[in-house]
Amino acid sequence: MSDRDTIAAIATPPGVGGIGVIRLSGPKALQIGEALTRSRLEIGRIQLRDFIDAEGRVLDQGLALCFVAPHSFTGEDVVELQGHGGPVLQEMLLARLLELGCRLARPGEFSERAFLNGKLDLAQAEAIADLIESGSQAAARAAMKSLQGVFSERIQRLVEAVIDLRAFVEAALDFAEEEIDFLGESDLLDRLERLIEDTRGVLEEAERGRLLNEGLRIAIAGRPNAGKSSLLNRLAGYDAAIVTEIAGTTRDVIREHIALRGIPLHVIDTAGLRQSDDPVEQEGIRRAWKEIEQADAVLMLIDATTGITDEDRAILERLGDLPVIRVYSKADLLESDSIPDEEGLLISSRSGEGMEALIDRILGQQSARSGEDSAFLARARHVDALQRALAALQQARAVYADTASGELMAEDLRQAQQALSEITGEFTTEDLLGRIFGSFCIGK
Ligand SMILES: Nc1nc2c(ncn2[C@@H]2O[C@H](COP(=O)(O)OP(=O)(O)OP(=O)(O)O)[C@@H](O)[C@H]2O)c(=O)[nH]1
Ligand SMILES: [Mg+2]
Repeated sequence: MSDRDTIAAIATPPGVGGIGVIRLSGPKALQIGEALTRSRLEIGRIQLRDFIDAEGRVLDQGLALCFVAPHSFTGEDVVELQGHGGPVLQEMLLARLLELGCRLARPGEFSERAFLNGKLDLAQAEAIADLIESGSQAAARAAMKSLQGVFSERIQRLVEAVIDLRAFVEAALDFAEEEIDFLGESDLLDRLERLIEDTRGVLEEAERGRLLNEGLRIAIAGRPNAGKSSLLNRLAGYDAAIVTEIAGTTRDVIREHIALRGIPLHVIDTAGLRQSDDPVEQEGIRRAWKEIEQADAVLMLIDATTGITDEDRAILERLGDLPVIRVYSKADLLESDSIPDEEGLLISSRSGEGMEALIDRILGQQSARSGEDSAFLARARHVDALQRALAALQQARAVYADTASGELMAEDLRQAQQALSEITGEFTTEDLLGRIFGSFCIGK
């Protein structure tokens, strides 16, 4: 089916509500709206109408709003029908609209059309989904900034700088090699340097925006029986992981999506770290390290009843520079409530002691990394594209330093531009669009 179909979907969430909205978009939207209401619909006015079925029975009564291309969300003719919010009623209306010649919209198809018609760029379209799904006020505010184009503008400025530089280098290529010099080699390198700095700045902001959007990854690490799974269960508020007094209980990586005070977190429980001859446990430990190394913060659990042991020291050493919080467990078994570690936290997953302080520390980590008010919201996809752009620019600098070849440099600049353009969707593949819009819900 072509994109010129007129599409329809229920835009309000399923269930009972005061109002239910059905949205139509495409060349026949107005005609179908008029057939449903058996009346003329005027543009730019809110009109109370009966919604009528094939037999002439009134299905519902509500408001019809019409927008004419290109002055609509999708850039096409759009009709919004605001009826009563009952699921059966909405299904009946939708069925009638399908009879009248539209088809059911795919997930994200309204936003996809808005993108294809140039009403939004790709990063803005993604911001709509992120805004709707935002798990905290800070994320919602940042998503709104992305939707308003703050992020896209930053990317656009980088793209323009790359294009300028490419034009400069490619113009020089038309002359003899040595004439790049003539055009001002130091100026060229200065501009490249500035571009690398700017790209790095946007990348750092995008990383903060990604954290705010997708939540911190918190890995729980430590020796067997340190109480890792017990802590996960306490944070999750239910028995997510098996807890026993047998060392080596957890083998798989266990992930829980938890909101602490409204901030989304991925808490990851891992296998106890030790030397093992059991191949299953070895695999579990390998996976544990992989998660730990990629985490935004590591809770290193230490059994407070034994204190730091040599095995703990070995793990701490391997954790190295990772952002580690030392957490002493099983406080309820201790006689005193102090530990010989000023930076460590003492908790009990059994009694709940120390949990508030732990949550403060985890969230302190989050706000330190995500900034109080992030400039914009971003996704892993954007961070990845910015990393590739930065790598290509650094490559351009290295290649030029090595070979002074404008030709090789031009190719790196082209790649940097392409990576940046993927973010706003100037350069995309069908596949990428399918993946992005396919994850939206229907009616968006
Ligand atoms: N008294 C007390 N016991 C605890 C606490 N946390 C864990 N335990 C006990 O310590 C033992 C090990 O707990 P787990 O949570 O399974 O430890 P783990 O670190 O996940 O262990 P592995 O999965 O084997 O690596 C169990 O018997 C728990 O009941 C606590 O806060 N207080
Ligand atoms: Mg465990």
